[in-house]
Amino acid sequence: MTGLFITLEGPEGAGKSTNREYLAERLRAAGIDVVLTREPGGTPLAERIRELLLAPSDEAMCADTELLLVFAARAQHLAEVIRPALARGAVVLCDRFTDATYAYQGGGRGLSQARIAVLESFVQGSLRPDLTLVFDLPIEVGMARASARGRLDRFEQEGRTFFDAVRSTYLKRAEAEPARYRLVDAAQSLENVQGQLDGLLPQLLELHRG
Ligand code: Z5A
Repeated sequence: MTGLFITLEGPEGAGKSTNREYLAERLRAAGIDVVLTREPGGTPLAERIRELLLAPSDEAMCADTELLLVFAARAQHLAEVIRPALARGAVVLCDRFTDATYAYQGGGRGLSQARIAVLESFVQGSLRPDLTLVFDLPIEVGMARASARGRLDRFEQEGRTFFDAVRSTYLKRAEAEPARYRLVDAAQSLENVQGQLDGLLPQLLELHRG
């Protein structure tokens, strides 16, 4: 068995959090050691950075600060959680990772993809997800789901143009590297989405077997 790094991505309200639990249960039922985690966050220090990133504030956070905080949290998360779990052969299921940086800080904020790539190599070395599930859905459906939860965080307060750029960045990345990405139609009912995930399970188990 080899460690397997799976990331879940997509615009807000796409159902990543709901479905990562489902996927983890299915993998555990197959006897697999699963580490369920998220970004930004995943360790006490990285969760504190997450709070800084998400909290609405009177002082506008500049885009470079946002980018560096995201990677600072990631460095901690990799060192404490992700790399040790992969080294012992676990499946790491991570709710968002560096594709989110390309989508939000790159697409949404307009930062250069090349600059993000420099930080990606600096913080991760050669580590990239083995598989990325992109939960895709029309922006208005995701926004409606997220806003039904009440108070909006700093990202959720962004407008339509920002989220259109986020979604199209995810789709472009998935199109450019089809071997690593699987698109999930997240606009469907929860039952249907979980059926799509069930369809992917044999591939995940095969990848884990190496
Ligand atoms: N961010 C960044 O900018 N750069 C980075 O590098 C990283 C992150 C890593 C926090 O992430 C923010 O960090 C994120 C990007 C930024 N900001 N945004 N926006 P997060 O993942 O914690 O935040 P999120 O994407 O906003 O999470 P979310 O809105 O909770 O989305 P979700 O996890 O995909 O959805 P969910 O919580 O599973 O479901 C949302 C609701 O819809 C919930 O009530 C469900 O019961 C419901 N739901 C789920 N699936 C369905 C279906 N199929 N039908 C109907 N209803 C459903």
